[in-house]
Amino acid sequence: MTLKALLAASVSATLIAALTVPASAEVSQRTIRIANGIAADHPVGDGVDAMTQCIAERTDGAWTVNAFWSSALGDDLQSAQSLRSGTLEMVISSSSPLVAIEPALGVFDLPFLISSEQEADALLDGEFGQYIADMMPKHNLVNLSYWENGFRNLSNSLRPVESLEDFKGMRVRVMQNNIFLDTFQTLGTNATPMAFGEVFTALETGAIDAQENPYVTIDTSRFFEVQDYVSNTRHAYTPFMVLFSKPIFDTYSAEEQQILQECSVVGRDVQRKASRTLSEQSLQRIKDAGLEVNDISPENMAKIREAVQGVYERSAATIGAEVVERVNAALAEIRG
Ligand code: TK8
Repeated sequence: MTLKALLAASVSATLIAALTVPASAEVSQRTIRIANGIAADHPVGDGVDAMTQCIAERTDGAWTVNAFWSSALGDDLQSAQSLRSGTLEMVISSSSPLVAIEPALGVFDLPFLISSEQEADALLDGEFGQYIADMMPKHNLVNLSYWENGFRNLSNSLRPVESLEDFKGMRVRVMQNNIFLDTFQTLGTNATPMAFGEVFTALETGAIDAQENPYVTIDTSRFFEVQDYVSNTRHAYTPFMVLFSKPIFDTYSAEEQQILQECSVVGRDVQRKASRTLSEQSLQRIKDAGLEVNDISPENMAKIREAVQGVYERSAATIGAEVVERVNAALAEIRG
């Protein structure tokens, strides 16, 4: 077939598909359970509320949305596995623990990859975000949109961390992710991969000294109760993926699938805004709780960045050379 004929054929196929969707396709009764590791007062709660309201309006109240918090339905990876087998509808999960399912997701874990929220939005909502989302259906997952976990900062119970030397020997919890493990080992810490739901107790009992997460999480998961110092390290930006079970998604009508997709974007915009406003408030609450907040000088930051450069080369093969090339190209374009 010539290119022209091919195009004509696909255009008419699209037309036929459009015509066969009834003008007002059926919206059935549905129940959507959403698994979350973080607590209900995290900005994700605002996003879920907005998404739920959007769904209620668009379905005339035919759908029930139930969100579960603080790992009540299991951790990120377990929940994602439940989606794949069609026993759970939705999870709002950090991309990082899901490298066990799709190694390319490790691209977001490269240290200091993203440098601003504007860059994150452009990358995730643009072609690159779509390229990654397109990898998920083969794992029986549908990525509806990217929300914000955010820039991660190190907290600990031992000492102010203001330079590369200060990381040395610290027992740090990292996500179950080899790139984070490599980064924190390279920084000289004693890094332990652990599911999010176990972090508070591990900090409380002193099994570990440190963890790293955005301020809103240090606040809403109450890590400030069991930590004394927090450094403004911003060493990585983690996206939340709003994932839906593909086996369940496939039973939804085209109209229902569209409602899901569009309402997740309504939720995304509210969630990101809340995340950015609450970040300041969370930092204030952390200070009010008595934690010492440490800034890292530009010279010391340069040394930290330099120390972890090798992580890029060491993880390129696992992530996939093409994925790394594409992210660099996308970021170069965004940066102008
Ligand atoms: C919550 C996690 C959490 C993540 C982590 O389920 O594990 O530290 O940053 O927010 O996804």
